[in-house]
Amino acid sequence: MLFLTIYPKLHVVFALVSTHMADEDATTTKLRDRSHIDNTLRLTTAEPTPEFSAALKKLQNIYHSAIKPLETAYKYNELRTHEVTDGEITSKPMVLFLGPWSVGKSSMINYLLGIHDTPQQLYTGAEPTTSEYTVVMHGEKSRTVEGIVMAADNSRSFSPLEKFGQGFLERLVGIEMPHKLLERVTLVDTPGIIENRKQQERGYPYSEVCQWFIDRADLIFLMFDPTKLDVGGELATLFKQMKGRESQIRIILNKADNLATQDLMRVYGALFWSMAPLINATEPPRVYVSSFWPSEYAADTNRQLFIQEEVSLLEDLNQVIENQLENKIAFIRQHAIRVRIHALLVDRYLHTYHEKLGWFSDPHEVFEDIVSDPDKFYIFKSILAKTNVSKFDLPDKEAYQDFFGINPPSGFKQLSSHCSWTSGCLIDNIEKVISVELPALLSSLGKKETPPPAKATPAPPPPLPETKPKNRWRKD
Ligand SMILES: Nc1nc2c(ncn2[C@@H]2O[C@H](COP(=O)(O)OP(=O)(O)O)[C@@H](O)[C@H]2O)c(=O)[nH]1
Ligand SMILES: [Mg+2]
Repeated sequence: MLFLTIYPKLHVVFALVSTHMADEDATTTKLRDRSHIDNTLRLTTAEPTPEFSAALKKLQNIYHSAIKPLETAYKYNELRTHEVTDGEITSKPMVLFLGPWSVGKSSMINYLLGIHDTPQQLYTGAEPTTSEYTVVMHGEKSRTVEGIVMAADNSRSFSPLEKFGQGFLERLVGIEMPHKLLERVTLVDTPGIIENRKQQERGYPYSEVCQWFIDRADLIFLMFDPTKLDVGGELATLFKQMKGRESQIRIILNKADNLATQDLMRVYGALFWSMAPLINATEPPRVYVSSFWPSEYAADTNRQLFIQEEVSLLEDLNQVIENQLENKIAFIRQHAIRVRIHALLVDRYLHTYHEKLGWFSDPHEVFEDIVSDPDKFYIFKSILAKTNVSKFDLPDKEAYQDFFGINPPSGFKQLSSHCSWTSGCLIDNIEKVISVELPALLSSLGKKETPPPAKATPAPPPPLPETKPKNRWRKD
């Protein structure tokens, strides 16, 4: 003990070496049965229905005919980071793996895909290793795709990442492989949070990149290792970024096989204690306590509980896959609302500008006056007075100072000029999409049939307790 107090660093090194040895041993141990993964996720039976493809096509049409024209006319993409590309409309649901380093993110992906010990497996190790964002996605054959290639391809949902620069693209890597699960979701492995590390050391805007992925993730697995819970500044920032995405977050207390039940309960309590101030939601997020790696459970661990938790998590994932169109429609509608507000705001700026512009005034000065103090001209207030505009959706004034700094008013026409005999007015079209077409598309999905039962007899699942695990995230 004295030895450890005097040489605390040595203690850490020693601990690392011993975990590593334990992990090495583990790879030679018996592997777990994985058949329940395929069964719970219905990987062998579920195929996209014609209704699904038709609805996706309709969504694309709506985007192109009524949202994109307004986006282009008012240069929405230059305002914020929320632009939508074609690739994003057709993209699969994205599951984001976040958390400190060495909590088992990469191991979990290997386990879910069953690629442990194959050439495709993601690297795992006890030391902080992964400094890359790895996008694991479906492809006809197994291959690696460079970040630069992924960003250059407009049909991929990752092309907007180009704006984070070369420094980031060098740390972005895609892995394609033919896989039933990847036909339904895309998995994203992230570099672990390393507390006490300065942001600039990463060589790219870490927070912005994280935000980009968080905004788009359909499910966020926030993972922890119960043997080293450190909730520090970087994690606190992450929670701030996840505001508004609480319903996507699932917390995973991984490697639970490393602890005795009583210790696990203590850690569970400690985790909530340290996270409660960071989470701003009325309902606590769902926590899964289990061990997501390929090795068989140790003989003295709570196997039943862990399997039950794992099946619950898989059902949760399956629900997200099944609800993907609903989520996508909601995402596109939210986007349409923002585009509409942006167009209304630009129109209001232009309207005020033309109103104030006298014969002898300097146009530049007049516009500058409006942009620097829009409140004097009731610009934002007048937009809020419109129907369907929430103050939470309004961008801030500063954003428009930047926006008009690069886009002078002469580059825009007023909304009333964006009308044609054949296709109507842009603003009316987007309003119809928000209040009629997208809600109608959403309710048409509710009438879809449930997928047909399995034809082939699936492999028997591992022994489970009598009662089906309850999952309150699941809509029955
Ligand atoms: N006991 C145990 N060890 C695990 C588990 N999952 C991962 N590990 C080990 O933890 C270490 C870190 O895993 P890794 O997947 O590389 O973590 P990442 O940095 O979060 O991607 C590796 O040595 C894994 O073998 C688990 O469920 N139980
Ligand atoms: Mg990793």
